[in-house]
Amino acid sequence: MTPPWTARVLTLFPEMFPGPLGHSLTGRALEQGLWRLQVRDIRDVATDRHRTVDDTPAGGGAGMVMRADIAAAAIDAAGGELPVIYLSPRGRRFDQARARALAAGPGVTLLCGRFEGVDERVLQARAVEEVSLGDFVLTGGEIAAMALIDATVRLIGGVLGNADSTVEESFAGGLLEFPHYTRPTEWEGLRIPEVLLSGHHGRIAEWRRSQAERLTKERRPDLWRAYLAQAGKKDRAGEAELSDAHTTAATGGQRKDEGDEPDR
Ligand code: 4GY
Repeated sequence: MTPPWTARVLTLFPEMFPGPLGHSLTGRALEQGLWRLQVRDIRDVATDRHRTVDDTPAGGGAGMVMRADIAAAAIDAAGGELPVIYLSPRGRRFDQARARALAAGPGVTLLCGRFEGVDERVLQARAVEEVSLGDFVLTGGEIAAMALIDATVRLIGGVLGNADSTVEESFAGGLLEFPHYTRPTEWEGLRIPEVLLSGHHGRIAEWRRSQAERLTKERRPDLWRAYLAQAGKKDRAGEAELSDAHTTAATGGQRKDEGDEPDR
């Protein structure tokens, strides 16, 4: 039998796993055998009396660096059939497309850094790819590993229910999500936008699209430009297909339309 999609995690803190991945959707999928999690303690490959995994940085400076021989031994002991990713702010950015690509493969081995990071030579010698979740610095790679696994596992066949898969489809469209509402119809004086209560499915779909466009334009000019290029659309106010993105407020008129920030 071919093994299920495999997340292999190399860490100095194996007790952190499965953590959140053992709950809810990913936890159920784990129990159902739709994916598996193999956690390896990096310290297990250390051979000296104190099971040392780090040493002081060459060239001086603060902190400690994970030794190349230790990290390499951990990677080698884990087995070689999966791509190895090192989670670090220096990496190429992780995104939904990458999650989809990983979900389509056999799995991934994730090397979780601690201290100041890992000796550069191990990345080179073991063809480890650095991947970043964003421009911020975590204490270690474990939380980033969990986030990458979570984003990927939910794309494995059979993990998402039909109701959940619409969110992925919507992101695949290149726009941020439109605003969501549920009862009560009025809460703290704030009403659900009238169109959503109209039962008019065509107008609702149109409102949601225009809201998604407005939010993307306001918050993510990078995504907005890609969307315009991809859709072959021109960003000119007054053109019918995009005009609503400029005028329709999400919050029933509470928020003033900031209007015409440049798109860059
Ligand atoms: N940002 N995206 C990230 C991170 C922790 C010290 C190198 C990030 O993915 N990982 O901040 N990782 C650091 C901790 C060693 C990795």
